[in-house]
Amino acid sequence: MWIGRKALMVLLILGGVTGAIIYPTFHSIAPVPGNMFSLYRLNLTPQDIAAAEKNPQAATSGSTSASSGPVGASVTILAGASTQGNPSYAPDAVTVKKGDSVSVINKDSVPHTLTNGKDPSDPTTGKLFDTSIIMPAASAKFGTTKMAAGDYPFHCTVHPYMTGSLKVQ
Ligand SMILES: [Cu+2]
Repeated sequence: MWIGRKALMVLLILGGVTGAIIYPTFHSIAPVPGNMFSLYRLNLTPQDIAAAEKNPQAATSGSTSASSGPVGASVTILAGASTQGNPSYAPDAVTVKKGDSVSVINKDSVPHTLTNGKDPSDPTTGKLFDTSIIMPAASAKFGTTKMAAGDYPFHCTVHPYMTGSLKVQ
């Protein structure tokens, strides 16, 4: 009986010690904003950081620079888009009436952009339309009032292999 009680005490103490170690340990690696030690931490690329510094508004709220006109087209950035070879923009051929705006929602788990230009080396990159960084689950809009009718290639400045094209009618 005495041995049994002693064993019970030992088990209770061991349980308490285990809990005291495990609880704060797992709490400290939870994937919450600002936690640098999370197992799920994703490092921002230098482009992400530069874009966020240039336009903190867009980085935090996913709001937009030049939005105007009713939304004439919606583009979804698909989950997994950051992996090369995966489908990225849906649709990747977007058509919009001149003057209408295009809304873009990021359903992936990392930041993306939708930026005009074939790729980052295109001299017109970002000059006609650019959502800036759209954080996961955020969305952005841009207008087409100042654009001439025509076809405009676009890409993601963070992942240049993500491409599509916009037709303004
Ligand atoms: Cu991207």
